[in-house]
Amino acid sequence: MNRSNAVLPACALTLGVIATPAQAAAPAIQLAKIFYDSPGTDRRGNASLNGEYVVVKNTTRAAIDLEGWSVADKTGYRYTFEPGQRLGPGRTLILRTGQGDSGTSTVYWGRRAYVWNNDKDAAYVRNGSGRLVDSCSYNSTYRDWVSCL
Ligand SMILES: [Ca+2]
Ligand SMILES: [Ca+2]
Repeated sequence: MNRSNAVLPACALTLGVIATPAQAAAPAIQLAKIFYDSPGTDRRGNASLNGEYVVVKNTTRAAIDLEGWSVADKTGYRYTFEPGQRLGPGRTLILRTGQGDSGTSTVYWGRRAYVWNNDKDAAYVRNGSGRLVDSCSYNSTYRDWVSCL
């Protein structure tokens, strides 16, 4: 009797320890970095707009179809990935704010104004169903970028 009572709590404790890292597992698409204050004075030129960007990473071992997935800021500016946008296993994708020709490793939001505030803001990644998959916030004018990993 004493023996079985002693075993049960030990089991529960073990399960609890295992559950913690599982809950902290990286999301399938993870925000890796936000470069929010593009180099030099922010004059809204296209090169400057493209100097601010977000990096997302596929943390899984399979390619992910990003169609319908989105990246948004705290204000609600949203970029939605186009059909055919796939991200290979372990690969990263850069989302630049300005205009350009989107490809497999870099896509362009196409905006003529900045998205990422130079002081504080947050990025949100949602899947095709609109469910929040990852987020990353920052609050610093000392740095120009933040690592979300
Ligand atoms: Ca700047
Ligand atoms: Ca913003």
